Amino acid sequence: MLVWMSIELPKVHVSRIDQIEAMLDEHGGVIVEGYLNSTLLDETRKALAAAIADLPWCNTTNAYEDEFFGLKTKRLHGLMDYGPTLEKILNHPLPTTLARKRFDGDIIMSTGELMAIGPGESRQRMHWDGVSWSRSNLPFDFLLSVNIALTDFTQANGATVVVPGSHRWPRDRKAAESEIGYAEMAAGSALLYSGRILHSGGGNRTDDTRMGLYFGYIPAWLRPLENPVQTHKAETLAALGDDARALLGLSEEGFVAYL
Ligand SMILES: O=C(O)CCC(=O)C(=O)O
Repeated sequence: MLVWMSIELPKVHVSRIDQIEAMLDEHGGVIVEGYLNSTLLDETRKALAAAIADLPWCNTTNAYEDEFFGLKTKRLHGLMDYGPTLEKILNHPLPTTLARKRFDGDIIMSTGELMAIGPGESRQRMHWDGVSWSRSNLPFDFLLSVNIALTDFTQANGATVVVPGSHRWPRDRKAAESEIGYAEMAAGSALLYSGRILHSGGGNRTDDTRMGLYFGYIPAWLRPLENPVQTHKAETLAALGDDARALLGLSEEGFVAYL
């Protein structure tokens, strides 16, 4: 049995779904090693390379929050437009199985986002992702997030900053520097985390870009952050398999079930 320092997140191999769930409950986040095999990792990088290169830094149109979304960060949505590899990753059995179990029913994607943190970016403001729905006052965790490392994540290049255990904290508690850890992991691993854990993008003091591929999963009855019909090409959506269509909220099942 490994012994982890309190500010470190546990690391578990992707095959240990039981352990992953237990770690997620205990720490609010867990690093899953082997989340993408090397073929899938290579294909994903290739599929996204041109789109990332073409984007300007700070491309988020949400101008009032440039600082939060990152002055030296690139963000890309509409991920299914970049080919079948992305569809495979959306359908990854680990988070979809876990999310269905945790939310006790059907799930959808809240948003899929490539987050490329460039040289000179500073550490993002600490937050919890469930805050997007905080006015609904839901009494339980309703978001399961995955940030997949497409490059190695290190403390120096912008590894996600996390506060293990903070998913149980009162929402107004601030983290002391000594309570903060870093999701350092090799490319192909992923950080799985609760919608209630305090975290942020890390500052990048290197000359390289840190690339994370984010997918958030929520109960199917909750409104997603991304509207896939707006972010994707119509022909991409038409070509998706049933599983991905359902995860993007495009399944017509709701209607036929009641006819
Ligand atoms: O890129 C990361 O590591 C996390 C970024 C993040 O939490 C966000 O932009 O909401």
